[in-house]
Amino acid sequence: MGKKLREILDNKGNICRIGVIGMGYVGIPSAALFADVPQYEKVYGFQRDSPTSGYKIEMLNRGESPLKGEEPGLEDLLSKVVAMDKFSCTSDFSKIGGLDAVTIAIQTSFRDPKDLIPDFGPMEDGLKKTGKYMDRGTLVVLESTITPGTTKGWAKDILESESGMTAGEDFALAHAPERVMVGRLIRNIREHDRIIGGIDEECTKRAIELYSPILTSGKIIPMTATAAEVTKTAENTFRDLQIAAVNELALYCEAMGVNVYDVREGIASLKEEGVTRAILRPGAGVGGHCLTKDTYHLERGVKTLGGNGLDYPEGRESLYTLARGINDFMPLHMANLTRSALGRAEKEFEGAKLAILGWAFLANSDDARNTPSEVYRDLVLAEGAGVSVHDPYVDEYPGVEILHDMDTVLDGADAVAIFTAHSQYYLLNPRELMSTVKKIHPVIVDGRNVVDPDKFIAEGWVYKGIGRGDMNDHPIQK
Ligand code: SAJ
Repeated sequence: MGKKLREILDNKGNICRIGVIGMGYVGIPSAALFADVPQYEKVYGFQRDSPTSGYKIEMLNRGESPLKGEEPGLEDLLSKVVAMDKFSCTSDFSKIGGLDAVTIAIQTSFRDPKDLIPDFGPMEDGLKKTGKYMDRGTLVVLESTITPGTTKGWAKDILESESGMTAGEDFALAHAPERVMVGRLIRNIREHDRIIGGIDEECTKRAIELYSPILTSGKIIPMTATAAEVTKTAENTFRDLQIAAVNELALYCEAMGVNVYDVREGIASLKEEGVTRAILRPGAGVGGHCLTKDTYHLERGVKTLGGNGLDYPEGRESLYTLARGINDFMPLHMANLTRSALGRAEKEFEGAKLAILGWAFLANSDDARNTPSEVYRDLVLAEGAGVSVHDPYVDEYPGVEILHDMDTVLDGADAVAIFTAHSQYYLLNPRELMSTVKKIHPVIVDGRNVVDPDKFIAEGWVYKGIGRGDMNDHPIQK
């Protein structure tokens, strides 16, 4: 494998015309960075002219970013490469013809979070269009997070059937998973090490040629395409596992009357050469687009690729899906804490008014994808409570009224549940809040350790905090 492709690539020469399919959080910054490389002559950003996303084409061709939130360096870079005519956005996928490399950065979100199966439809569509128009010798790179086995599996099959060519002989194929985080897209692409996995060595080499010029401090880590798929899904699986470990510890500490943050500090103090404990932070749940799905990509991969070859403790659930279950339990635990605290104030969910502080899944962000707050809201609504939601960053969310005015949300609240560690929530004043809620012994449930329990309890609040086994049965004051 590879000799024929090597000859084709030698005849083709260096990469200089590039296509990026999927103008989202991943595709836009990488297209702009490729376009800024002197030896790259032209970069096309491919975007379907769909009712929901077609607007991006016009914006990008004006050098404006359609991405929400601050992305340092992105707008300047976009306007620069558009002005130099090195980047343009188009819905004409036939322009893939004549390109030396095409990267595919199309989201694979859940069809329905309940069935945990990603919707590969948009990705399939992008692959079909690439196969249809690409030339002999084109490099195709999948950047989206995908189930291990995809690159050498159905993605290769689609490209081959649409093009009539053979991967690894007539065109190059690789996986280079994105590792960007909202708010630091440009920096992450330049500075994070880049995992690059071709379906064979020649393909890996060609993909390394494509990405090397846009890396500054990041280095290339070459491996096979499948290893690259496992790396990406496992790096998020491991983060989810770490969070689950500290969430479980928080639940144990509550049951044993211990402050999990004392324990966390104690554990983290064990530091010496080669001895570390990456203990993360317990919280009201795990949201977002990465950690909520990548474990299931990894699990699907080992089932489809591993077949019967997996040797694992008989009848035991995967540690990783168990971790998912613990993290998904945390919003339910918040509801249990709320119910228990309302009971201490001789109230129940039925007829109570609850205020949720924080809808975004991340602090000081407007990103609300797969937010744990929604799980909690559904639960308490089903138990007959009324709910109002505050978030200073999130403007709207399907089916949920999100308010920016704290007083309106808190007015008359029997219970306040903090789900997101937005900076302004650290400033909540128990006495001022008491005058806003106008209740005797209102409840506060702190899901992100942002308030001082003593201050709230001293003002007559009924306090519950995740992991605060030392405070959760405090004497009610005033
Ligand atoms: N969370 C906790 N406790 C923690 C850390 C996070 O409960 O100690 C919760 C957060 O509240 C949030 C969820 O987990 O609801 C996810 O938080 P995150 O910090 O992992 O943010 P993500 O989902 O944006 O993860 C991304 C991932 N980056 C990529 O996939 C390229 C992840 O690999 C990064 O480690 C993470 O950003 C990061 O470190 O910022």
